[in-house]
Amino acid sequence: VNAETEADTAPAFRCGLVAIVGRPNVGKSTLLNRLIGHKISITSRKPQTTRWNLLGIATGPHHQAVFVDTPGVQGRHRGALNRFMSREVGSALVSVDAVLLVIEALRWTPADEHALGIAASGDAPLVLVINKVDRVRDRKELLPFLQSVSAAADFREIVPVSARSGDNISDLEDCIRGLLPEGPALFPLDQLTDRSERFLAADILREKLTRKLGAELPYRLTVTIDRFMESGTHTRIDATIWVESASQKAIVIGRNGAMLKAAGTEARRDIEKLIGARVFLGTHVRVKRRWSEDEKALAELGYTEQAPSHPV
Ligand SMILES: Nc1nc2c(ncn2[C@@H]2O[C@H](COP(=O)(O)OP(=O)(O)OP(=O)(O)O)[C@@H](O)[C@H]2O)c(=O)[nH]1
Ligand SMILES: [Mg+2]
Repeated sequence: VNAETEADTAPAFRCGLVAIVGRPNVGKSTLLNRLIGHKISITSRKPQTTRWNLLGIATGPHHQAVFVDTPGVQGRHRGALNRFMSREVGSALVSVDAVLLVIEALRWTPADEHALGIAASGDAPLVLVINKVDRVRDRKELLPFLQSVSAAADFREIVPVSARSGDNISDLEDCIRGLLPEGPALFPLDQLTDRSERFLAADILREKLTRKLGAELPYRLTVTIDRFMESGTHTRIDATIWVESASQKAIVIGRNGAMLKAAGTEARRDIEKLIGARVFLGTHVRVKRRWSEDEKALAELGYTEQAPSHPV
């Protein structure tokens, strides 16, 4: 066997963009983190946790899959923040090579139907990912569910998984690899995301607050980073938490500052793991009335569409 023949039989490198879409809370971000093997995208039990598109890059010896995590598809579009999030979903679907529509096992709701309509709007192959199968006690129940959802659209494949436990993720990975077109890597082989540490730090703090606070408040809250300064021994980060009223501010701070302190400590630990350095995290809470309903305020708070960081 000479070297030339071997080169001819080596599999061609494959690379492509794969959008992850679905209604809020089905586990899109948990799935993205599972697929790239790192916690990049924030997650919580509350809907509308993800607000921006975020790339997660999984690279193997013969492929690079560039996943786009997206905000949950909304039915109603009240407020500028919701509209922004819907635009993000729309832009994630432009020139992708495959779309993963994520739903929850044994549930097919009108919101899923709506998300399907958006996911199927382009011509990229559509894969139905049935997530959270770890919650299904009797796997026999899955079969009739699979049959009924398979009639909903022309899915290239239907793959039941658990993003949380990792169950059946390798089947999904095989399926995705098969959908990537031949082509060179879009990103350096060791890159995990398109987002900066500064961006991820803001999101980590928002995750901790979202998880701790009651149902309505997370939607009224956003985080900006005012300073992100690396020195020899540590990184100094100053963050502002924006809410819409003085009463919300009081809740975020908590009694004697307890809420803010607890969230800040958890966020600092995660940021330290992410950037591999000691972190001093300063937090301030400020009020900007109706920011989530005001396009201009939104843009000031960082809700602008990222220039695509991949050639399109
Ligand atoms: N039991 C179980 N829970 C899961 C699984 N995947 C995600 N979850 C949970 O479902 C909740 C929502 O997960 P996320 O990943 O934040 O969902 P999302 O679709 O990104 O939500 P939005 O960004 O708000 O649209 C979290 O509490 C996750 O821990 C799974 O496979 N099994
Ligand atoms: Mg999410």
